[in-house]
Amino acid sequence: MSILNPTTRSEWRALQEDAVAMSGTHLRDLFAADPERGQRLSAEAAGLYLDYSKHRITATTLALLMDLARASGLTEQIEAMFSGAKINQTEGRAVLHVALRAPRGTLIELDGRNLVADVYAVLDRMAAFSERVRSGSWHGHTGRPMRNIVNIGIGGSDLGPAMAYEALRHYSDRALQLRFVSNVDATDFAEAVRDLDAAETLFIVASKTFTTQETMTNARSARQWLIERLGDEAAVARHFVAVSTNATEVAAFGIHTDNMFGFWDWVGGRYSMTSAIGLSTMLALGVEAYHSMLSGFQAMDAHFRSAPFAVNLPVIMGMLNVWYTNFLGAETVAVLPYDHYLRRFPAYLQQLTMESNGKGVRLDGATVDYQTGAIYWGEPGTNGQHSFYQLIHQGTRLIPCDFIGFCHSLNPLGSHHDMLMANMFAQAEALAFGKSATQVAAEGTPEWLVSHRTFPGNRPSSSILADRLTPATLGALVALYEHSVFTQSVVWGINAFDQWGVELGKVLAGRILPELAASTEPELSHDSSTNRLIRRYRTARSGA
Ligand code: G6Q
Repeated sequence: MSILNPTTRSEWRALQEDAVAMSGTHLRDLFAADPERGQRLSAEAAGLYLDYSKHRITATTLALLMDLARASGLTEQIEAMFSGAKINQTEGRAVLHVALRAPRGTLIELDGRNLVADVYAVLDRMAAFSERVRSGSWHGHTGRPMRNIVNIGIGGSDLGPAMAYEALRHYSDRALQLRFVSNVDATDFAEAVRDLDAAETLFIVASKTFTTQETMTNARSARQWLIERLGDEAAVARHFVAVSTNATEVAAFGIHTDNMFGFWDWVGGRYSMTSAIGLSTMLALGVEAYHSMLSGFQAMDAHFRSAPFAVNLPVIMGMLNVWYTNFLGAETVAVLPYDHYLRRFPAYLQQLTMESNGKGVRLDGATVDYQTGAIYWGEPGTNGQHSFYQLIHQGTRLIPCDFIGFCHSLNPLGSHHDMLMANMFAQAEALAFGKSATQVAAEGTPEWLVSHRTFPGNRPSSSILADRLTPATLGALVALYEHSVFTQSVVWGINAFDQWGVELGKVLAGRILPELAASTEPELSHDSSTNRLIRRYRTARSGA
């Protein structure tokens, strides 16, 4: 199989020429030339309004970007994903996270099996279990109801649920405390459980493979913690449930498979927050709100599959990112949610975007000679304004920004929300239009200070605005980014669904661990730097 190098496409070359032709054009010029620009360059779907007018694009750029998407086979690839083709070729797997939120009764078949029926069988078991825990009828070993839920998982088995819990905390049952333990650093576990009563604590061990070193280490520590406090190994049955694809390992750990919620190899870790990995989310929110979240995902899935590219939000966002990455030399995207509940959203997106598109070879194994996945980062507004926005406004780098905000606050209080949103709108405006030296001088600024106080502008951003942060809005927002990531991967000809790059470090850690633990001085055969670090650590540890 050979995949065409996208840089050899005529659409790619046309975009290169467009970038040169546009290089002297400022966003101020684009807005001045078209009074309707703010309206024209906007689109709406699944409750999300996307304003992409503050981007360095013309109608020609947009048309060329959509041509590139089409020429790259995006239409066919979307269909391939939705219909269960094994598009994750390096792992020989279908990519069907969209089946996890398909409406009940839909038919999505893989190898002759109706996946949606399987999905709802698990969702219904999760619902029954969640209802028991939330109503207090699930009793712990000593007969007490559960008040604390600790999700133990890492990567895709942590970031989605942790983000969703923070994002939707407003809707959560405040009688239940949720905690998330991911890091193998014992501090994470110790701090998560230090004030918990074991008799009221339920652990969810969330691991697709059930072999992940960090998660299994934390799970074993949790089991020991529980048994020490409740004084009986039998307590594990009432205080541990598992979310996994690996029933054998779950049983070997001592969790009865009745208390296991399954999913499937066609769900990638970072695409799994709507699988049983969402059990903690369902426990926090309740069944109805959880299904409402799924409906938001589903609305964006349906939009992505059927809307023409020109009004297709994930396609527009994905192709804009291709534009900045490959034609304007941007290296990062700042994600700036103006909603404190979304404070974990940038961290979640880092995995989704960077583990998916951080690839240097195409699907056919050829090394790319163009840039792929951008670096995603961010913090909630307005906090970021008082720290790193300086660089975005006046620094030397081009950083496209995604502003995310809501028309209604979930915690209305005086004029807080208007202030918050005034800041979001103002930042996007300031970045785009800046402040010229003439304006600064006209304010009476001393000449020597004028350049310091000038804002060059022409700094692009998208604004995503929704009515309010609801479970459905969050679902639509996550699906928007999922499909935008996929769009980019198709243009680049890379596999957004594998993650071989995480393997080497794991293998080397497995080699170093016994060297750190050895009672006699081990023979080290690493490089001189690694050898020395290991010796220094061992010396300090032994107190010598
Ligand atoms: C995600 C990755 C990775 C994975 C974790 C946890 O796409 O595959 O982040 O989710 O390594 O894996 P387990 O769920 O198997 O423990």
